[in-house]
Amino acid sequence: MLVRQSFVSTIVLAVVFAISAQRSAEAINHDMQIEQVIGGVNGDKTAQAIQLRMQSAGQNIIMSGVVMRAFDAAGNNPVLLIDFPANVVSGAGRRILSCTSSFAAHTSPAAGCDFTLANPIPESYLNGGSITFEVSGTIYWRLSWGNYTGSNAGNTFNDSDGNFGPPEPGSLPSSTNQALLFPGAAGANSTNNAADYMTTAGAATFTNNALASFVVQGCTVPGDCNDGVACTDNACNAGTCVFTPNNANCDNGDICDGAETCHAKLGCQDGTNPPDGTPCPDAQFCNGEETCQSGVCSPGTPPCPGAARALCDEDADACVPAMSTVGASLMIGLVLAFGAAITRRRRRQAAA
Ligand SMILES: [Ca+2]
Ligand SMILES: [Ca+2]
Ligand SMILES: [Ca+2]
Ligand SMILES: [Ca+2]
Repeated sequence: MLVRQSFVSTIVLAVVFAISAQRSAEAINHDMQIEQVIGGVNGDKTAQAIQLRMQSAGQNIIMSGVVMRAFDAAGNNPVLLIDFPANVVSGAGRRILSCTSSFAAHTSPAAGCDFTLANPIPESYLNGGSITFEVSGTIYWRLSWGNYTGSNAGNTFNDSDGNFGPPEPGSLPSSTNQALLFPGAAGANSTNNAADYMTTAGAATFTNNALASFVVQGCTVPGDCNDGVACTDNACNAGTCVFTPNNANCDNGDICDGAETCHAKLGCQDGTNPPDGTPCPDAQFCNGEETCQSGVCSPGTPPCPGAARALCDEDADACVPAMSTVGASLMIGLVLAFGAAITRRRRRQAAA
């Protein structure tokens, strides 16, 4: 009996030890939020930052197996954003700031980021994508946005149903000095991204592990704003970059391939061919009226047909009937005969 009790105690102890070991393992880096993300500043999509926040103290052991990854709108093509190369200082609510190298130039003071992102979030992921915070391959937090349709799944440690979806509906901010923010408390878990995240009301403030804060700067002149889209007009409106699609910047001057338009993110887009027969005049009367045919401006029929031996007067935009060869010869003969008659008359008068 004693042996049996001892055996059971050993089992119980082993289970307790296993659970506590798991707890302590979880305690060193799992209790984390993706608190704030900016996908670009004033349109400069190379300037990005991701701020993590520890939900409790002791989440600072991130040097081994802790990564962040980005996924495209379909949840594919993961990009390693960072594989944390060092541990940080512990503390409930402490931040961990990871940035691209160009981010600091957009903040005041220049951001002292804890880590440099190994890769930025690809620009093509900004309209729809997802970022994961992972420990040894397990997703402990996820932020998805825009038209993302991939998995919203994650561990239940920080989201009770393990579903971080639906995504936050907007794009990841990149054209202003605002960021996507989890405004909940440091200890708060995820409910879902759509309910949990908001765009900062004004300039975003990022904070590093050493508790220093950096305010993202707005624009002062249009030259501060660059969305990388040539056909949008860049403007700075009271510190906020405004990018306005301008169709005129896309017009190729050819009406037969339709009217080109400027898409705010995709740039110039082709137009639709107008119906065959749509005029595409070249301002020349004598070569006929050009018309669009299958998207190409095609020559017209000259209005003054050669068979009628007509001439075309481009200045008058009119056909001019030409004299026949016989008629011209007769006219010349008459003129010559008339001239000779006048000469003879003057000679007679001079002799008289
Ligand atoms: Ca959930
Ligand atoms: Ca532009
Ligand atoms: Ca055109
Ligand atoms: Ca013409």
